[in-house]
Amino acid sequence: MARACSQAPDVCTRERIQSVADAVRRRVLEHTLTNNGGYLSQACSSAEILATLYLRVMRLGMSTAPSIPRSFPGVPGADNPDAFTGAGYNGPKGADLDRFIFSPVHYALVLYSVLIELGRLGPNALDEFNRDGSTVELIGAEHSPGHEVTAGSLAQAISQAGGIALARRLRGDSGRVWVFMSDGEFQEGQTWEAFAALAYHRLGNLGVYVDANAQQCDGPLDLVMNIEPLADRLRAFGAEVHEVDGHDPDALAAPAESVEVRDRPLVVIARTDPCRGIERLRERAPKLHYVRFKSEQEFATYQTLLNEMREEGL
Ligand SMILES: Cc1ncc(C[n+]2csc(CCOP(=O)(O)OP(=O)(O)O)c2C)c(N)n1
Repeated sequence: MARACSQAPDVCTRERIQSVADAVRRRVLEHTLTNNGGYLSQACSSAEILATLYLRVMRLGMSTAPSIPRSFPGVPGADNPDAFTGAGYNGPKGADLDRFIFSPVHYALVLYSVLIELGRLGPNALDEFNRDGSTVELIGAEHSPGHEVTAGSLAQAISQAGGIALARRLRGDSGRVWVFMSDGEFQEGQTWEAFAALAYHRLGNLGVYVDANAQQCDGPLDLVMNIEPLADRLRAFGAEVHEVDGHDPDALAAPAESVEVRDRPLVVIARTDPCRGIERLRERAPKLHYVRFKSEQEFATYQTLLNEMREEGL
C-alpha cells in the first residue's frame, strides 16, 4: 500500500499541504464564529503538522468509515457488539499500514477539519459537532472520527501508543505508529514514564509529533511549569529528537523520511505559533486557549477576516 501522498502525483507537494492547512484554519474559524467558541489557536499552531502527517508522513489506506459519522454506540464492553472507534477514517488496519494516535483531544475540531479537507469525512460532518448522541465530540474520544483511543485526560495516549507499537513489533508488522501530542502533556509524569518504556523496548516503529505552541489553559507554558530544555530531556530519555519549524511542511517531513528503520522512538518537536495565519488573535494573548468572541464588534471583525481569508485563498 502506498503512502497517502503517492495516491495521486500532486498530492504531497508542499503547496498541496499548505493549501490543506490554510483551509483547515478557515474552517475552524468559520466554525468558531458559527458556534461562538472554538479551539482556534490550536488550528493556527497545528494545521501544517497534521496536514503533513496525513499527506506525507503516514502510510494510510483510504477511509473505511461512513462520510456522515455514526451516532454514539455506547461505551465499549463485552456486552456491546456495536462499539467502534474512529480509526476507520484513517483507513483499514494492515500489517504494512501505519496507525495514528491522537492525544490532545481538545484539538478534535482541527482533526475533523483535516479529515474533511482530505475527503475522509463528509463536508457536513461538523453539523453534528457537540450534539447529544453524536460522535463528533467537542473533546474527542475513541469513537470520534480519526480517533482510536480515549485520551481526554491528557498524557495517556502515548502509553497506549507504546503498547500498540510493542504489539506490532512482536507480530512482525512493518507499519509504524504515529502520535500527535501537545507540549502541555510534557508537564505530566505519565509522559516521562511512557518515554522511558519506549526507549527500554527500543520502539523505533513509533514516532511522535509535538505541537510546541508554548501555550496552555492558563497562559504561557513557561509561566505555569517550564518543560524546557525539552529536546535535551527527551534525548536523555533515549529518543531521537529533531526540532523543526512547525509551519514548514518540508522541515516537518524530513526527520520521518530520513530513516525507514530505527531502534529508538523518534520525536519531532514542531515549534509553532498559536496565532499563525490569524494575526488578529495576538491581541488576545496570553488568553488563547479557547476563543469566544466578547462583543458583536469583535465577532464582526473576525467575520470580515474570514471573508478576506476566503477571497485570498488563505
Ligand atoms: C490530565 C489533564 N489535566 C488537565 C486537563 C485540562 N486541560 C484540557 S486542555 C489543557 C491545556 C493543556 O495545554 P496543551 O496541552 O499544551 O494544549 P494547548 O494549550 O496547546 O491547547 C488542559 C490543562 C486535562 N484534559 N487532562
